[in-house]
Amino acid sequence: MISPLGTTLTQHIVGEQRLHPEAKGDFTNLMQGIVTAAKIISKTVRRAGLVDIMGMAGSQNIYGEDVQKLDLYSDKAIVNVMNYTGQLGAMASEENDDLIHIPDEYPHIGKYVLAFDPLDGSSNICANATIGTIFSVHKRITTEGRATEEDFLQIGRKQVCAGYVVYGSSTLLVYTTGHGVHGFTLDPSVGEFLLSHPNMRIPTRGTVYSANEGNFEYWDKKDQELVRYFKTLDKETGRPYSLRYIGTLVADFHRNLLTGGLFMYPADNKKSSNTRGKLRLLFEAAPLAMIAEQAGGGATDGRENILDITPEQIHQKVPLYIGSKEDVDLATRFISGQN
Ligand code: FBP
Repeated sequence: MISPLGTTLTQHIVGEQRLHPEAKGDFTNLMQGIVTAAKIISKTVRRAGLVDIMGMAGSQNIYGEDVQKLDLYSDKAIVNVMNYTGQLGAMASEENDDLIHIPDEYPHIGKYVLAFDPLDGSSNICANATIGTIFSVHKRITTEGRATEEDFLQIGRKQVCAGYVVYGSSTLLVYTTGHGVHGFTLDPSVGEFLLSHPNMRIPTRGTVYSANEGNFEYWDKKDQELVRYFKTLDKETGRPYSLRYIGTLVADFHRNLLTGGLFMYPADNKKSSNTRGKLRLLFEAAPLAMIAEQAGGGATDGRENILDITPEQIHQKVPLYIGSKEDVDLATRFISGQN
């Protein structure tokens, strides 16, 4: 019997666990940690203008980007909660140069590793626009002691779980464990995430493209041609694609997941650090690619499926084209010069 509340995320996770008779509850415990961290960050984001959490933290991350106070707060919130779970061998965060090892006082040789972008869309914090968190879970390949980089440098297709949280008009957590994509909305009055978007499917073709066209002049000709194509009258719809760009990856991705479309962040020669794009393979592209594929869409770097790329470094960047299947196929044709 469905509770009057509707299905809670906890109930759903336990339901997923039952799909694995061999499961002992370790993954469920790990997911509970992520849910708690999302609630803690959501509470603070909702009061951001009232507490001293806006603005710069005064430091730069490994990508040379200015770190925001809310980046550090979210990073700490996730680490503090996940240390307790006892399910992790280590963590990796977009905001930390090195692996985050679990302190000795906690069980620290768990069978999973967690990679996360604690606060996605940092440039939108001060504008009070939608921001998010992205997470990715792999099963360890090393068996002894603490986890190592090797446990993180696995192809995206090997993720056991991927998800994101959107802190927008409401707080929404979307995740997959390889059995479809499901969205849950936080009901602050109950403090529970409730199932609001079961079995999400992305339309095979969209009418929207999302890109920072301010970089247009620095893009490869093929990327320019792709965007010019989106602006031409479409034979079927008789209209050009619409441009929608929030500037927060999870927000742009989430909208396209619901309505169809393509998000693209190509490589550009604006600055040397962007020759492989701006977005991070482990913390952003691979987890969203798993969700896109589970929802019937796809993701590519222009040549290869994002989920089949073997990471070489923890903070590796990758060009990203993600969203509706037909739009991703179209982008691949343009970028590989087959169009
Ligand atoms: P972080 O905020 O986690 O660093 O993420 C990068 C990001 O903000 C994405 O969310 C977004 O899609 C992109 O960068 C925006 O970049 P730009 O300001 O160059 O358009």
